[in-house]
Amino acid sequence: MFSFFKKKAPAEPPAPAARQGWLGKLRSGLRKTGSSLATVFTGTKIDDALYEELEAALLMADAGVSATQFLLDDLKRRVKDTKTTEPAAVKGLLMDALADLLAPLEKPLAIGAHQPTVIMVTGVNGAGKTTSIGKLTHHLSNAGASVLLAAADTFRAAAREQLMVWAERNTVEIVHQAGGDPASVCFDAVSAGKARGKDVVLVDTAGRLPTQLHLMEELRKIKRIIAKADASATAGPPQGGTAPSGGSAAHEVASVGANGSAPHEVLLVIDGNTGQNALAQVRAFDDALGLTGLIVTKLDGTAKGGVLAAIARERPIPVYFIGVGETLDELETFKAREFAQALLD
Ligand SMILES: Nc1nc2c(ncn2[C@@H]2O[C@H](COP(=O)(O)OP(=O)(O)O)[C@@H](O)[C@H]2O)c(=O)[nH]1
Ligand SMILES: [Mg+2]
Repeated sequence: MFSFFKKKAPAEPPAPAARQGWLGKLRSGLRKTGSSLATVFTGTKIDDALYEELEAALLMADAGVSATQFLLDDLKRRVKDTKTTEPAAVKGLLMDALADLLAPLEKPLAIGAHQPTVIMVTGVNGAGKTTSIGKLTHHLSNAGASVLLAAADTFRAAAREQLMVWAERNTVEIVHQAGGDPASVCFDAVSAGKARGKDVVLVDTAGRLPTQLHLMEELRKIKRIIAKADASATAGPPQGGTAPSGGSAAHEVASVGANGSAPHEVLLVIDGNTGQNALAQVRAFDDALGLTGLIVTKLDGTAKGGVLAAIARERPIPVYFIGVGETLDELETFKAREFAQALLD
């Protein structure tokens, strides 16, 4: 599910049946893409017409120009190398090409090297940030990690309440302030996470467009404040709760410096339905913040899925999780080959 190298025993890996059920949802979500890609391979000849049709189908699936061209070239090479003559067999080669292209995006989220691991979650409005935080909390809790939520989407009272509902569902603690500003919520949350010995602090932020420069600057400020809280909370006495045991303050400051300061992960949540615009979001948020991972949501809906190929080609940031529904357990790790198969089914 993800790597968590603390003393606590990790949760059982999900049963194959559960994984199958989940894959079914991904498959049916991507079915339209699959059927238009599948018709490409129903002819009797491997010719220019087949490659042209495939090019159109990949572009329609949101793969973008660069990844489409890359896949076509790679596929032609594979066809030649294997001396393939049957169009139906080309589909299998395309699956290999796609799985190889997507492979660099497959990376588990690592928890446990820091206490707490601070994860900042960003994205445009409605991408699925808060929902994904709720699901991620469920995953982490199941694996034995203690989670603290930070309600740093202070734009709307409803946003804070929404996160409080997820905190309640997961029975985890939440730091929030009525009318507080996001940076101060983050400072409090990271300090509390340290003081209470939490394994993970998950920070929800308000949605924003990358073109809203002052709001992007606010995200950079939140990131700086998190780093500051991380450093100062290590040096200072714990403020209530139980302090994590072991190690002098000076020793911990040194180890934070050695391992990099919080936030340890900066995630961008993207809606799988936004097509090529998702790639623009990845670029912009990465340029502004230095992203460490992505969560791609709503792949159960009308999403075409090809955008992951575009991301792999142009900004290969790990896809830690994909979302395939609105409930607690509808978040799964990204597996390149599974995804390639679901896309071409
Ligand atoms: N079908 C589906 N809906 C999702 C998924 N993730 C989030 N949503 C829905 O998308 C909407 C916006 O989600 P929210 O978490 O509030 O977005 P935020 O503004 O980024 O925090 C809500 O109605 C969610 O239930 C998903 O993976 N699949
Ligand atoms: Mg939200």
